Amino acid sequence: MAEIHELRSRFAAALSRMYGREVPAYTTLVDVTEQVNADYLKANPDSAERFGSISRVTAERHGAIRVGTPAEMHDVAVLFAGFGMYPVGFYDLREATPPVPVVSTAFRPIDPDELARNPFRVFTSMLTTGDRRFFEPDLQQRLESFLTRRRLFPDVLLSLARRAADDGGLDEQQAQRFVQLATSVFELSGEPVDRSWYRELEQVSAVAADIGGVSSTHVNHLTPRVLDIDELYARMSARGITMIDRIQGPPRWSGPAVLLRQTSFRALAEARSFVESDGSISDGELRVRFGEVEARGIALTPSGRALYDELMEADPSNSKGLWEKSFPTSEDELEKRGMAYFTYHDGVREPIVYEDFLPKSAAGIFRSNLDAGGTGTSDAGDAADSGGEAGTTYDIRALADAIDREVHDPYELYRRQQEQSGANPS
Ligand code: OOG
Ligand code: NI
Repeated sequence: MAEIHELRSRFAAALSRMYGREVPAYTTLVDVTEQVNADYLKANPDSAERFGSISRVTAERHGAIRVGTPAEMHDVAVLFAGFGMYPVGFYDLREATPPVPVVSTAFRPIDPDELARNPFRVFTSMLTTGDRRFFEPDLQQRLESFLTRRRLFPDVLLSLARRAADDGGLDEQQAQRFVQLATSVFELSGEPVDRSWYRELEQVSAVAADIGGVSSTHVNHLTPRVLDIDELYARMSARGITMIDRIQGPPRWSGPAVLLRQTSFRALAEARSFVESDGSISDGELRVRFGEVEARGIALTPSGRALYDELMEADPSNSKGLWEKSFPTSEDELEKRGMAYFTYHDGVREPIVYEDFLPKSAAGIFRSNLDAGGTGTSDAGDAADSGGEAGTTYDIRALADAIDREVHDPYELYRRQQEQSGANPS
């Protein structure tokens, strides 16, 4: 039998092969990442694996997908449970600048041993069709009726996922079918796009068009993990691949690596066919898939996170000056001030790696990769200040109800891991 972690590893690897076939720049990103990691390991043999073994880091990816309705989100939860991935955290991107009409969670393993085996995670966003600040009633109605008519995930795929979750794995033949079907639902569809429908949604938000303007879903990026993201950024730029203007998250500085640093290259134009209003088919292109890379550091407690948010607020250009002055400059100090999570084995203290996402960086990733490149459409729109009736409520409760399972609190998971390692709770 192929156990759940084996299914998850195969799924991450199969998605990576698929994405590399379809988005060649991703293959370059993975190659450069592997070179940077190998060089970093050679230069820092004693510390390179403190945030995860090199085999974990080499296989590590996160993906991002976007769906349209609570029912689709429910199916996603069923599908990913078959790979041992559960919803963790709630991200409301409608509060970002500019606002994006989605709420999100990340599906990932929650058990430390499972994370060590393969930490594959998928940032999953759901369109907030009932939010009046984005969609007026007539558009909401047409959008929801379009979305309820489509089926993203075939029944056979969902029943294989349920069986894997119930039995802790699948026999070899079913395992292959499960991974192959699960990968193919996230390929980019070649089906022609209804031009006027897509354009209408794009007036509201490029993300709304990407989700509700087509009858399938797709992975919109897949992200390898790098041990030195500044070096990666420089090497990609030297190869002539234009990255977004900076690395998101904490600055490069002399203190401990915390949370998450990310950077990306903009979505590439890809040929697509369109159905015009007279029924004819024409050629065109869309920019919906991009590449991203990330470096991970120590998980912060709520108080550590509050200080992080405060510094990011005070200096959005995240220069290191303020950090050198105001943030704990060592793991000892982080521990003393109760600002980060650690495990303790036989008296040896190890940092717990941050396994989640940052809403500000996520918003930056959305923003820098919209088809219109931040111009033309109203993702920036007047959404947030239009006032009046806000429409349907989208909060963590509503999300948990939609998927019929608990949305885990990331802090709770880190705290439990620290406690179980025999630490004095801080
Ligand atoms: C998701 C953006 C969030 C990240 O790494 O912060 C994300 C999306 O573009 O759908 O993947
Ligand atoms: Ni991402």
